[in-house]
Amino acid sequence: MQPSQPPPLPPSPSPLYLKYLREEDMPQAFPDFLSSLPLEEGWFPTSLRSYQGFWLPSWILKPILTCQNHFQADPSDVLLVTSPKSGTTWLAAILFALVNRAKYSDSCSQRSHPLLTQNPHDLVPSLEFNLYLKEENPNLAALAPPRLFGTHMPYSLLPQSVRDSNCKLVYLCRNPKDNFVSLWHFVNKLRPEEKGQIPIQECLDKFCRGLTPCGPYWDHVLGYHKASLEMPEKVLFMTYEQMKGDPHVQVRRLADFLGCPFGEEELRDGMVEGILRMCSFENLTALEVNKSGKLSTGEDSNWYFRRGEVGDWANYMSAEMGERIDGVTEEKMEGLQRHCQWWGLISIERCFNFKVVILVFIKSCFPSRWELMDFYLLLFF
Ligand code: PAP
Repeated sequence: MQPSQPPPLPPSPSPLYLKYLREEDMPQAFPDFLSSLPLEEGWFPTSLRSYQGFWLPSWILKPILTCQNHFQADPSDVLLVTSPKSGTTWLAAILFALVNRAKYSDSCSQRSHPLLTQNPHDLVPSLEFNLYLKEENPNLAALAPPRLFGTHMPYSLLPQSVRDSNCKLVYLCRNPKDNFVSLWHFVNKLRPEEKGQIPIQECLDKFCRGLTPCGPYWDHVLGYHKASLEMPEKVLFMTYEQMKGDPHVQVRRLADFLGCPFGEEELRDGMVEGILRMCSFENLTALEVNKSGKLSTGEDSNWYFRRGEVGDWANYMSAEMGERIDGVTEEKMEGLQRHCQWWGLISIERCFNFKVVILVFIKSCFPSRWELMDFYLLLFF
């Protein structure tokens, strides 16, 4: 049973050390409200509570509710939204470099580029994992526009002001199998060494049941996908795989969406390539700040960089395990038929070769929907 309204928030700010603590260790964190929400043991050290259809680590509920109550979106704001482990760090770096490119265009200013000394998560701070976790009402008005924020919040849990204002949302989605494997590695980093790795099969069961932070994964994706179809000028839907496949095109697409397209001269001068080089996995992981530094929220910076590849899931999961995720994807994606009649064509057959035939066929019939087509297909590859 879910209560309709959360209680008034307790006045004390939620200290950072609450992160990853078990619920019973949380001092006075509105316990009655929390205990009224359905509970499941997650695969993170904290348990997960079901709130309005999504599973949230207990300690993140308070910052989300605080953010909903206090955050005032500005039309110039840009929110980078992801389900955890979809490539947030990479796109945060790109977003930052993109909107600040004029400031760091010459070689002298490039040497003092903030990405050289700060993790992208500190340059594009998360609303709930950073700003509203640290303070009840952080002073965001002082930030120069355009303000860049990250969030893992599902669309339906975004603060009303975000939905009402003309601010932009950039959603990055990743193949659920790679997303799952990346999350599994991250969870293992959070575990005490003596406990060893958490069995991947156990985590897969939970992932498929939707038990991930801000999960179910699929509902998270679908919420933003729907919003991107209904409000293409407000929500840009991107995928990690598209970024890997053709980063140049995707960065230009992002710049166009944000209303700061690259000019002829910038293109001639290799500005896009420069941003991609700066934000590449190789470059970021070679920086001291990302090798041995810590985020302002306390995590090791290097936790956010592992392999950065497409299809790495196959190194950790059997074909059967992969098919299990595909099965849930197929089931969940049926909901897409409501706003995309040609989705049925894709779910006819899961065989790779047949998909390629369908892909070519659809591409020729619906050239303008190519970007979306890419997304549906990546979920199965
Ligand atoms: P978060 O949601 O907790 O912030 P997020 O950055 O989304 O994490 O996910 C980390 C993944 O992005 C890692 O993927 P992997 O586990 O499959 O390797 C990480 O390696 C990848 N990643 C980080 N930086 C880059 C980059 N510059 N290019 C490509 N992938 C990257």
